[in-house]
Amino acid sequence: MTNAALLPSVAEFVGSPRQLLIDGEWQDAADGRTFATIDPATEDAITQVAQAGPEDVNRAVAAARRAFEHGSAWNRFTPRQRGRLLWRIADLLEEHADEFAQLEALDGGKPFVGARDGDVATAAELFRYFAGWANKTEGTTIPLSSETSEFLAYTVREPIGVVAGIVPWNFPLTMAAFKIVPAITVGNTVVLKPAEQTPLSALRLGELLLEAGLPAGVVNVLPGFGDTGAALVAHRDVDKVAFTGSTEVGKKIAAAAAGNLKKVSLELGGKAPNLVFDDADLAKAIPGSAHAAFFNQGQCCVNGSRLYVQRGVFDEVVAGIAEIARGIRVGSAFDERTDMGPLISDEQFAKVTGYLEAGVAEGATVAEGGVRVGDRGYFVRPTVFTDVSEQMSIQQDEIFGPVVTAVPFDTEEEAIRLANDTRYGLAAGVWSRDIGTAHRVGGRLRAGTIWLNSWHADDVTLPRGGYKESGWGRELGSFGLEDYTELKTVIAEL
Ligand code: TXE
Repeated sequence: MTNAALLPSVAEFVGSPRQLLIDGEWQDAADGRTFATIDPATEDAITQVAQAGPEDVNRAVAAARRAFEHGSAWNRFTPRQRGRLLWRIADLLEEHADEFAQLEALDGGKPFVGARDGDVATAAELFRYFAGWANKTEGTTIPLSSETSEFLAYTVREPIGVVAGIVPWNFPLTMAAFKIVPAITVGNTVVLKPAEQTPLSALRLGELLLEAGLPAGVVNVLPGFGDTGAALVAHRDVDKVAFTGSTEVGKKIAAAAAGNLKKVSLELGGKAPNLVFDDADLAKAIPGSAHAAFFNQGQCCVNGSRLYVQRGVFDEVVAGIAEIARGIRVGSAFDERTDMGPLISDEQFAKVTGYLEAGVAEGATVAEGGVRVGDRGYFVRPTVFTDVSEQMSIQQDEIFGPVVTAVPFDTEEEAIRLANDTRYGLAAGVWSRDIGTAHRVGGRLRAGTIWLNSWHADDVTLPRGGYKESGWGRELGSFGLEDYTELKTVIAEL
């Protein structure tokens, strides 16, 4: 990637070191530390970014607390004003869509068009959808009576306070929006920690938030590593942590949050089963299953990475998906012919290629792919494994790369048992022309999102989250807002 391909505004943004956003001011880390953010296509540093340490965490949390307090500028925003502000941010995001898409392509390896029409468009839509909720967080009245008195009882939804949003690298801008938007819709304040691999779009978003008129301290952005996240989670003046990332770190957060019993919502790993029955419309099920497996370089928690196919159509489905995989053009996110960019980091590259080797060593067959591309950048070929058994690591672990395992089944009962035999429960899917089969099987799959005859169809109006070790709580939709409020009950004797 040469800087010549970048928009002037993006070239300028990455042309100098980026700072932390605390209390409406851009500033260096208190201890002066920085880290390099890396272009996954070239392995070169893009720019240096300030690395937030403990003192920065304290200052950001204090700023967020001040911004939250009674009488602050933010506290005096009416719900309607909050809604209008959210709408304005959506407009700004759309105005700068190409810029954000370039930052996602550069920092995260996402093909540019997908980043613009997917990630950036979704983020803008999120601001717009929640703008409408800002003045609709209603309470209820509850009839009460006793022998001696009459009462009026009602509930009120209030913001929780200071929210720490800790996000991963696979959808840097949208994940930042997932945490910021519902939080501020109902009047909370936020300290956001972007992933160390992809801090740039969140920092640019911070600039837009200020430009839109968000008061100082309402959203603070602290790039850093796991220790920065851990300091936020341990902080006693943080009221809630909203986390998306690995199940392992999610468990650490749940334990660490016990200190002041801060509220916690967690969106964690997945290993989604995708069930193709022999009566499925294969003209849809084959490309749909390839999309389920390979979307976003396979780096998506709801990807259908475990494919179970009824025996009668197994060979046909596997051959079809392998053929699609063969046709996927892997390359630079800035080349418009590219279907699949690089993996995010050397760490993910080592993890994914490690599983490619482990699969072969454990006795699985590579039906397609199984190799890296080139010798520079974190590119791998989309991969299909067959001859897979349930105990293999490639079948049990979240690989988080463009790798799908294909296993045949005979009966509906067997398919459901295999699908549910996992510690995860984020998503699952069923392909069948028989709507009875689709709904019956979907009803028995233990996962937060079920796709019937589709995959990745999605909308900001829909709640999402995980069963089992895939997390706590639900994000987005009206349900997602509840996780950012405290419910107060008021009882008055009349
Ligand atoms: O995740 P981490 P990583 C899965 C996927 C991937 C694996 C590892 O399988 O291969 O996790 O990815 C911050 N306290 N998912 O290492 O470590 C960290 O700085 C507080 C699934 O990137 O969980 C980053 O901002 N925060 C997932 C964020 O947590 C901590 C998306 C995520 O990093 C912390 C990403 C700590 N102790 C990975 N340690 C999904 N659900 O979509 C790290 N962090």
